[in-house]
Amino acid sequence: MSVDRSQQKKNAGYRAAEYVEDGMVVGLGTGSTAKYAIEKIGQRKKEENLEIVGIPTSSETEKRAKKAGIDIVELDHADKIDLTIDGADEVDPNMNLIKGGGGALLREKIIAHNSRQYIVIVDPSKMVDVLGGSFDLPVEILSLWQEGIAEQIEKLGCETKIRMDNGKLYKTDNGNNILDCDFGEINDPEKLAERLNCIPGVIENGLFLDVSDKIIIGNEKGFEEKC
Ligand code: A5P
Repeated sequence: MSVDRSQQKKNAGYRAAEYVEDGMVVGLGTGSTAKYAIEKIGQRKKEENLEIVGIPTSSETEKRAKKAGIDIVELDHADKIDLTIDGADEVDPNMNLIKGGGGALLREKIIAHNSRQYIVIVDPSKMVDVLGGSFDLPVEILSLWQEGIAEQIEKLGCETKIRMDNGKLYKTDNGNNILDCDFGEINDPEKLAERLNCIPGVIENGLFLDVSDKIIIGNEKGFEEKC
């Protein structure tokens, strides 16, 4: 039987949107799962007359939110985020994450760490026993001296690939580049995150540790929640 991944993502996103309350500042995630949460938040805002504002994690999300009728405020309001809803590329049993498949990891991490509540929405394929086994870790780096920065990162025990976009270097919303790093299974994510962030030229890494309050795993019939 084929899996309807879009339905799984939609069920996760729609469920997460139920946690939005009147008066909230809501962090809005990036990607193909977060888009369903944004759609539903927009619907609820109209139908229930909710007074909410969104802080987008990317320019793509900003456009999507405006289209859904959600008013947007800038990241300078990041100390006032009540709830953030975002997707993930991998989730481990401790609710640690790999993120950044969509290239928005820097803003996503700032917003995640400044939210009172952080809800992650995924389809079941994202649930893994150990991070890194099936998804390369995205690392945002300065666009100067990429090869030198890549060499330093490779010394930590990985192979790196610079992310491309239609034959050109991929650029994040912040004007930086992304290295996708194949570390294999990451057994000590805290140590790796620390070591990566000590390399000059590394802006941020896609390990989101100890930040998730709830994981909503959409399935074809509904969802499961894990706190
Ligand atoms: C964006 O940079 C990412 O962190 C996304 O949140 C993540 O890649 C999940 O995206 P999907 O919901 O599209 O799989």
